[in-house]
Formats: sequence, structure tokens, C-alpha cells
Amino acid sequence: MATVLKQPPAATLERLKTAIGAKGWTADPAEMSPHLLEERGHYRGRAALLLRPATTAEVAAAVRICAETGTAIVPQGGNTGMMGGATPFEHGNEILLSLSRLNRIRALDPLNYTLTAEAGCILANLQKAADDADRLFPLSLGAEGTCQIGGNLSTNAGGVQVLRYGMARDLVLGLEVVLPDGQVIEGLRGLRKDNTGYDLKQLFLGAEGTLGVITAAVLKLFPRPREVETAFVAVRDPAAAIELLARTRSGTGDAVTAFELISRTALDMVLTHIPGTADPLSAKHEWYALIDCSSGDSGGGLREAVERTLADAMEAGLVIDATLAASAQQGKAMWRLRDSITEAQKPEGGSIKHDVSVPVSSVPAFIAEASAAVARAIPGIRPVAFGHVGDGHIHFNVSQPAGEPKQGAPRDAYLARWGEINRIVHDIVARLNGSISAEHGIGRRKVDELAHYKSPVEIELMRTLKRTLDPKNIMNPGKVVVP
Ligand code: FAD
Ligand code: 2HG
Ligand code: ZN
Repeated sequence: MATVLKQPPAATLERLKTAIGAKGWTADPAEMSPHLLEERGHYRGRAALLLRPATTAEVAAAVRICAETGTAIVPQGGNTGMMGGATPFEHGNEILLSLSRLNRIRALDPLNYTLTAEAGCILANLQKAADDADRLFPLSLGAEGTCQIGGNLSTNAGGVQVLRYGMARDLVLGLEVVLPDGQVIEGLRGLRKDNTGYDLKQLFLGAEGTLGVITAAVLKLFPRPREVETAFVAVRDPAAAIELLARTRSGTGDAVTAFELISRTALDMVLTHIPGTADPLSAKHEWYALIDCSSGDSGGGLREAVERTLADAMEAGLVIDATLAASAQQGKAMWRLRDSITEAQKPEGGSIKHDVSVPVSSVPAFIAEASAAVARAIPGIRPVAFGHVGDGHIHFNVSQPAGEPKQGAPRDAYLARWGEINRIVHDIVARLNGSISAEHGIGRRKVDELAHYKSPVEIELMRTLKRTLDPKNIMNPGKVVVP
């Protein structure tokens, strides 16, 4: 069964309110409203109550009551997720559990290079805390001013520095989790070596709230880079970008921290819709790479290495034009172009998203095949290909044809073809041995796609885990996998 349909009785709601205290709940429609709407407005749910516990003990108390009464819970962080995972269903029988008040940094140990933070901490605040201690917390994504670390870990977020530092999963040493029966795993160990049996924390990282509630984590810190070089590069095509990535990795002693592809269509949307943006290059080109290289050494050798790599690549015909940021401010302006792509797609009408990965070497083939295939399905459709190709990851979003009205029936008719277009693109991904969700997860949006593409053995094992940890199916039911 996908969802729990029973409305929680008034007595259950009263028990939950009492357990969390007056500051920790609301049933006010206006206060609840922003929590009930998914990031792009594709889902609007309802909830019986919004809980905002401020301690792990309060989370555990609430979950215990829900377990006893068979009440479904939807955990929510910053509500920036793109798969509808944090949005309750329309029936309104679930409890929404916001982690936003559970937001203390519990410890920062510069010698152990660790930061212990509660789930509701905003990602940007953790980056700043690390920076203040002359350390780096490398998880970085466009939503970092709003998303919360609990949401990042629950989606196993990626972002722009995976190439060097890994996904969110790779940045976790210890985890505190409230299980679906209300028990707490107190696993906040800051150990780099711990082979004491199964690595249980991995179950909850990327589980999207379906196996428990993450309440705190011990996160890895790194030395803060002393020199960062940012380059905005016009490349011949995606194949040239991938060749440039390999050359930049070897030419800089593997100093590449971010390597993002940007198509002209994506850049044009940003330049049109995002105030204060400007094209860093004088002429228009079809494809760009935005590259960050960083080093712990501030001697200037990195800049020379990047310049030499770009000059060689230009001679080889891979690079058409390039500019290296002359200041941190210029670097920021280049990154603003990249980080604004999601926002800039919105006024362009319906956008059907694909968050996919393939082996890095297969990125050019994927873009070529997928672009041709969607154009055959809907003439005039506009592929907006961009993203973390350094990880083999492409955000292959397709906007509705340019000439159509961007709102109302034409937009709805276009979005109604979401499943059909997904299937076309995901079949290509599958043929190239890729993944239909590189970083955004499954949520509600891709439950059927996952069941279609994942092997029956893996799906059954996922179901077994779900049934074992959450036998009453109260943790974010109907998301990721249906038991
Ligand atoms: P939410 O959206 O609130 O929740 C996401 C899922 O996690 C839901 O299933 C929810 O139930 C569950 N959950 C939340 N908190 C907890 C918890 N404490 N315990 C258990 N389950 C929990 N994503 C990337 O990976 N890389 C990017 O580069 C990136 N860029 C983005 C840029 C923009 C402009 C936007 C709007 C989004 C972007 N995202 C990106 C998507 C999104 O920001 C990430 O998925 C992020 O990790 C979600 O965090 P959140 O706190 O908003 O989680
Ligand atoms: C990014 O990398 C995000 O900017 C969002 O993951 C991608 O809009 C999107 O599909
Ligand atoms: Zn992304």
C-alpha cells in the first residue's frame, strides 16, 4: 500500500502536541502552507499537524507515539528537495516533522577535523562555522542557504565538489538516528576507522526519511584551500569538455574541485531572467565548462598550471576561448551564472527534469543521443543540459518549445508528457550503464521509474530492509520504495 489513509484521531494529535510542547507544533494553515508545497510547485500536500521538535528526545517521543498509533510521518528539512520526498500526500493524514528547530552545532574539533551538527543546521551555516575555524566543509550546492544537513544526508546530496570530496555520504563519520519505533541510535563517533560489523549509518544516508529520522551527524572537515582558480571556458563540444577535464586533472596534479558543463541554452536563460548577470566572454558559444581548481599552497603555481593546461587545450582545438577569474569576486560572478540555472528555467515554462549519471567518458554520447531522441518526440523541445559532468552527471532538463505560451494549458499539456519523456531519456541512460537518479533521489516522483530500472533482486532487498526497519510503514510511506 502506498500511503496510510487513516486520519490520526484527535487523541493522537493531543499526545503529540503535549510531547513536543507549545512551541513545537502548529496546525495553522498559513504557517503550514510553505511546508506543504514542493520546490517547483508540482506537489501540494496536506498534513494533520506540523511538528517542530527542538531536541532528539522530542523527536524520539513523537516517533514513539506515531509508532504506537500507526501514524505516518514525513520528515522535512529545508524543503528544497526536487523529488517530492518532503511533501506529504494530498490525503492529509500524515504528520509533518520539521527538523528546523533542531539546529545546534554540538562540537567542532579542529584537530580531529570534525564538526558535529544537528539535522536542522542550514548547510551554509556549517560551511561558515568550518571556515571560521580555518577548515573546509566541502558540501556545496545552489540551495545551501536553505537546505539542512539532515536533508542533505537523507538525500545523499551531491553538488559541485563531489569530484574532489565525494557525495554527502562520504562526508559522514557518525550518525544519530531515531528509528521508526522511537529508539535512538547514538552513533556520533568521529572515527575514521571503525570496522565493528555492518556500517549501519549507511542505511539512513540517502534513505529520504523512509527508514528513520536523522537527528545529528559527525561530519568530516578538510584543510581550507589557500588558492582557488576559477575558469570560464568555451569548449568545442561536450566531448572536448570531457577531454579537457582529463587534461586539467593531470595538468594540475589533480587539483580540480569542480567541473561543470553549461550549454548555451542554459546560459541564455540565465542572462535573460537573472538580473545583474553578464556573459564572461565576448562572443557566443554553444558549450562551456566552469572549472574550479584549488590547492593548499598559495604560491601561485596552480594558476600557472591552469593557464598552461588551457593554452595547450586551445592549441589542440578543444578550447575556443577562456577567461580565468582575476579576483574572488569575478569567480563568484561566474558561479552565480551556474547556480542560477534552476531559477532561470522557471519563467521558460514547463521543464521536464532528468538527473542522470553515466560513466564520465559516455557523457558526450548521452547528450547527443538524448537530445536527438527528445527532439524526435516533441519537435522544438529545448534541452537544457548542464551540471556536474566531472562526476559523469548531467542535469538534462528539457523545456517546452519556445513559441508556446509558458503558462496554463500548453504548459500543463507539456508537463503531462513527463513520464513519456523520462522513459525515452532513462532508456538511453540504462543502455549506457548509468543511473536514473544521480543526486536528487527518488522521493515520490521516481518510485515507478526505480521499480522499472532497478533489478528485481535489488528492489526486493530494499523492500525487505524497509519492512524490517519500519514494519508499520509509518516513515515517509509511498516514497522511494513501496514495501
Ligand atoms: P528536504 O527537501 O526537506 O527533504 C529531502 C528528503 O529528505 C525528503 O524525503 C525528506 O523526508 C528527507 N529528510 C529531510 N530531513 C531529514 C532528516 N533529518 N531525517 C530523515 N529524513 C529527512 N541537490 C544536490 O544533490 N545537488 C545540487 O547541486 C543541488 N542543487 C540544488 C539547487 C537548487 C536551487 C535547489 C532548489 C535544489 C538543489 N538540490 C541539489 C536539491 C536539494 O537541495 C537537495 O536534495 C538537498 O539535499 C535537500 O535538503 P533539504 O534540507 O531541503 O531536504
Ligand atoms: C543543480 O545542480 C541542482 O543546480 C538543480 O542539482 C538541477 O534544476 C535542476 O534540475
Ligand atoms: Zn546538481
